[in-house]
Amino acid sequence: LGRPVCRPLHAGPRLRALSLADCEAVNRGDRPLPERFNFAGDVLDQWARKEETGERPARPALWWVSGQGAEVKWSFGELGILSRKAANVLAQPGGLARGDRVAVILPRVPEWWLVNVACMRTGLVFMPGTTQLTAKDILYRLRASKARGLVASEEVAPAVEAVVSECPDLKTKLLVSPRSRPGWLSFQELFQCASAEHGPVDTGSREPAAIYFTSGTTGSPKMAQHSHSSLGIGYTLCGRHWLDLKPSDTIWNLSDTGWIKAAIGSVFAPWLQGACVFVHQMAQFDPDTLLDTLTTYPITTLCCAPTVYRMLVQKDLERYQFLQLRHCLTGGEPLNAEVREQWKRQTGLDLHEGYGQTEVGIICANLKGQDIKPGSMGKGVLPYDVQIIDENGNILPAGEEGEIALSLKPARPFSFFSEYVDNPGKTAATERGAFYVTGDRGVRDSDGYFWFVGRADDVIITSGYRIGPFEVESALIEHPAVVESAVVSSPDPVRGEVVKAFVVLSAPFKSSDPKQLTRELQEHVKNVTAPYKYPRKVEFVEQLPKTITGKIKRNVLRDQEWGRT
Ligand code: BCO
Repeated sequence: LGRPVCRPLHAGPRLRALSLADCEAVNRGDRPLPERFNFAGDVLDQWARKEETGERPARPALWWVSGQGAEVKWSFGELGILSRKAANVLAQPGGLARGDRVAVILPRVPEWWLVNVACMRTGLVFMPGTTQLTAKDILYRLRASKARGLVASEEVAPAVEAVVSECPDLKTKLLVSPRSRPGWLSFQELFQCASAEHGPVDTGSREPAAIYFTSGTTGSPKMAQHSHSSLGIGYTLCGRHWLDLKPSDTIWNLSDTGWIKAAIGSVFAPWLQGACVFVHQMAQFDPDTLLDTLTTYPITTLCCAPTVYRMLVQKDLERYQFLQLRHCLTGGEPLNAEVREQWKRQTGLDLHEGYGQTEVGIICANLKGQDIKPGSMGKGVLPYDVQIIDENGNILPAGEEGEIALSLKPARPFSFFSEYVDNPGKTAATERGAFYVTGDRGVRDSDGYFWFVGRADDVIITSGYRIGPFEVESALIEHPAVVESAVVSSPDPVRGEVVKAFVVLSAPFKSSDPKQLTRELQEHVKNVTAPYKYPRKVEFVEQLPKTITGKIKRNVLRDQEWGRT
């Protein structure tokens, strides 16, 4: 996309200027949530104004590199112009209107940020998805959400085309590619001639802004819906005190565009603080490229999954001279104390772990300036009151293990997801008495630090992903070799834990070569569902442990894997 093709214009009709201090006050409970809020108009366009007045230094808001020489640098002013053009593409040739849901399945390309901001400007509900999604995953998402629009890259187009006839609600397909493709609108072509005049829709604070698909123990992923304020105001304190960002900082958060961590670390928290978001579009994750990038670009702040740091500490880090790195963050899965120590020993930098969920964002964190207790995920982060509770919803004293929960009193925090769309039963199941329950077990110590223990259910946390066993079992059962299977977590030195499948084979496959059949089943799962879910370990068994009513006892297999009695 390069530089803007038109002269910088002033932002469209101005909404309210919501200062950073106002956003902080909302999080602290010192100021009520404003009734109307739109991140594009109320935050991004205000930074654009500050660039004009010199209150923000002249530096990029988005800095993207391809790794093959291509580079994009946009100031807030440029981001404003380009995202208004993108908003006009969605609204006019795209035919999409406020409240419509739009699936956005793009890799880390600049257009992902443009479409994201354009959805805010037009009041469209943004539904990001990883490009690892298969045709089956896409079909489920489009049908469950009744999406009206879809924006995808070329690599995803064939999977979309395979299922689109089964999605009667889908009206608009936009392709982000330099090439055109029959049946698709070309985002690039329409963008070139779109107007840069667009005033942001005056969205309500609690109006739906985004839907994230999250995995649970049973059933297909649920649709966690967030509002304009839960995303756009809810990460103010996290950006300031956990990410420690200022307008002079440049943050590189490695999360895939499909996860809420990309929204937190590559959109809302940095841009609330006026910082620069750095992106390196690696086709395939590579630790050496990551380290080289830190030596080439003035990245001050790095955020990636503990699995990435586990990979990095295997390298000779002392060989690398990081240009400006000063603050390192991690989250998505538990961080081992040893990895933290190795990172600190080799780089001199602390690792600040945070803990959160798609539904509620950041819950606990090791804030900048706070003493770090190795192995702990830090203290509760405002606006949350974090507690450990028992099965009856009673608060447990320090030192006792229970479920990590967030208080719903005096009111449900504004930064929460609003609901699981079309699933009031699952939404209600997240509440126990006066608390929202995370489904994670933990302990609080007498100093108020929280320690992660594990999931209260069968969800597997691997490489920063949360994977529902049912989704993997459903993929396996589609293979003729599989009579039934049970999928559980198994320890792994790099990925923390991995997906392991116990498989009962059908008669014709019982004499197959186990290694070859393992590979075949792994490839099969990668084809049926998003590849990151595939079982990295497979064990063939004669039968699975079951309850008297025939329910598979995954806990028995999990305990066996983890050497628990
Ligand atoms: O390891 P394998 O090579 O056997 O398999 C990999 C890929 O090669 C393979 N794959 C990917 N695309 C494929 C494909 N296979 C076939 N066809 C395709 N199109 O599938 C496997 C994917 O595994 P991966 O994603 O773990 O890949 P990789 O390269 O090992 O990456 C490592 C990490 C650490 C970079 C990656 O796992 C990662 O990014 N993890 C972090 C996830 C994350 O951001 N989580 C945050 C979620 S939001 C949250 O927690 C809320 C907090 C508030």
